[in-house]
Amino acid sequence: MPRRLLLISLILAGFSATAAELPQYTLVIRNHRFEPAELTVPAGSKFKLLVDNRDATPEEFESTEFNREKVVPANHAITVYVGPLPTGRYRFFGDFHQDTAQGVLVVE
Ligand SMILES: [Cu+2]
Repeated sequence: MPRRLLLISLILAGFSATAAELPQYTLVIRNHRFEPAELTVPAGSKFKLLVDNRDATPEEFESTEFNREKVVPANHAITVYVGPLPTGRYRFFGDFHQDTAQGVLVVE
């Protein structure tokens, strides 16, 4: 491979590695509650939220404060891309079990 092409493919490989390696945080849903109920994430950068539903019923992960809404089937996990967000506290909830499924993203 000519040197210039090699250089270009190394640069492209670098970019795709960066996209794949966004920091990931996990929220478990168990007994219609989020674990942890408060999750600390970094301000000003994009990250992945793995929402892992261990209940035998579907849930909908939702936040009006960071504007996401996605169904999580029973015994399945989904990925939600969030951010970058400014410092603050952002509530989220399980739309199907709002009486117990409440949580906060602490962005700092
Ligand atoms: Cu909803």
